[in-house]
Amino acid sequence: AILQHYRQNAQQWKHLLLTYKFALDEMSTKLMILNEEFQFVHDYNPIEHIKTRLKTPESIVDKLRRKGFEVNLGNARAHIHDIAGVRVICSFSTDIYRIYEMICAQSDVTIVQVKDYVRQPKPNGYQSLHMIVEIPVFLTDRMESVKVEIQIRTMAMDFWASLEHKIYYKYNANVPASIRRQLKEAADTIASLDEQMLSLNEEVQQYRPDSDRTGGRPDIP
Ligand code: 0O2
Repeated sequence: AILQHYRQNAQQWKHLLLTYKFALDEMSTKLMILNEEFQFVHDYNPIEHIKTRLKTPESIVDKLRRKGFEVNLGNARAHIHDIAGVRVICSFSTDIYRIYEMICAQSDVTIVQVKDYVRQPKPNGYQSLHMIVEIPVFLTDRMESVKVEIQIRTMAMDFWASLEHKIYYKYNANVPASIRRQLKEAADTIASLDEQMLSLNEEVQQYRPDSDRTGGRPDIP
């Protein structure tokens, strides 16, 4: 029945995904602009890199069913907030909030939801700042407000999350207690590593001449 629904509405699903792709393109451009201007003004770039991903129709359908919604385009738009996903990777934990503030300050961005797993990590140790935002996408005949999920985290947090994600799927969500404990320990190590790197960077900033402030980035000859 699902397959039949998709076949009958393939064009509408493709159109839906296209609008989310446009929203992703817009959000990436916004973030690249922020990074580039920040680099120009402060001689430092808060964003290490950006990854974007569009959810596949199969995984949208899976999520709708998991959440108990009927599979249709309206429910996908209303209840699946991460069809368009942007992951922003930073060097330091303070950069996370810098980027967050800069996104919040944009008048065409509506903040729908914020989950701060940096100040309040998940019990398994997961750290990241999640935002669901809505941005306007101007199409040929109308404007659509499109939701984008933004995950902002440090490189160390990202390293942990990608391994944890693999382990979670390897064990089909039934991760043995000893592995869970070790993952939590690794998350604690990562949190203190992030703190150590931040204070190291602050110390270095104090002692470097003004003309040579690169936000802790070693100057590669
Ligand atoms: P995938 O495979 O990455 O897409 P939601 O179900 O999204 O409406 P939820 O789960 O409360 O609501 O949202 P939350 O907490 O903001 O998490 C959404 C996404 O954050 C997840 O998407 C993951 O990408 C990531 N995430 C959340 N918790 C964890 C975690 O413990 N470990 C890792 N590695 N990633 C996490 P999906 O769709 O669950 O998964």
